[in-house]
Amino acid sequence: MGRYLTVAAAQMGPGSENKAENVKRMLVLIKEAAQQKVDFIGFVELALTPFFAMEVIADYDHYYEEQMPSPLTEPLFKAAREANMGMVLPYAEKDPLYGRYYNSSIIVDCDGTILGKYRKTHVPGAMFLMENKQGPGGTAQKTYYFMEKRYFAPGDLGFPVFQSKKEGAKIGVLICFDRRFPEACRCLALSGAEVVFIPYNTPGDALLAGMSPNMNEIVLRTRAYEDFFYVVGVGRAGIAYGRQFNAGSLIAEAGTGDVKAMVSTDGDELVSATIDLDKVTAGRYGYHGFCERRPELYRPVVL
Ligand code: CDV
Repeated sequence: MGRYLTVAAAQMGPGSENKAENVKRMLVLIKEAAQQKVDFIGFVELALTPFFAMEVIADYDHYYEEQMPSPLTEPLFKAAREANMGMVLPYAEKDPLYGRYYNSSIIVDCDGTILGKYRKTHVPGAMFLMENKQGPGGTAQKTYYFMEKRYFAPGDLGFPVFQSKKEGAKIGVLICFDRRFPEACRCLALSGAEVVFIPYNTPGDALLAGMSPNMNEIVLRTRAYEDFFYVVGVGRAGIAYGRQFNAGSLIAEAGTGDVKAMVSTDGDELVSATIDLDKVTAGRYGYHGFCERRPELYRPVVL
């Protein structure tokens, strides 16, 4: 008997400035997931807001949540709990104690218990491009580069793995840019992660020139292959800030990187698959060769 879990990626089109509107759309996706008997649903990076880091905004405090659940998010907790469904909920976090801002996700178990939080570790940003680019009259020219460093501090929680009551599933989370760092993924694998949710906002952008348009799919599937965990990639879709976002949400098979399920639209869409958690440790330390690792020779990786 395997330990089976049905997981879902809840892809979303452009986020509304009205956070309640986004919650409404998320509730529709939870309802659909409940019909498909999903055990764990993952939402997109910064699911409650637009991907506001695309521009320089003076007044941005309203995008952040200081507590979870909050009056805004309580309906999501309720709907997921009633469906006996766990949830990976990415959002803009303001730490009320230190006043710091993070690009975070909470991990909520099927009974509504908050298992913990992950804060995006690798925060992309290109602020220097803004400062160097002067528009008419010496004013900063409005560009559309990634401004995440303006809005988020680098995560300080490491790469925790959370254990769900559902099948004892070991769940990890990485957020967008993090997926490009094999070290982050390997840390999760070595801590026993069986399924890793990876929400993202990836605009097809001139800044990324030279990168394959298939980059996102290649990276998600590669991580599933090399770290022997299931990957649930949850993308932002559609056009926002004048850019086409990547979409392409998928669930990749542990150890092979094969696509188990993939969205077919460029908007709000749920895609789900049933995964066999027992495959992970057996495969990782069996034919996949984790027991042959030579960490004593990997020092350059941590310098
Ligand atoms: N939101 C992100 O972290 N985006 C990054 C790039 C585009 C800076 C990504 O890896 O998709």
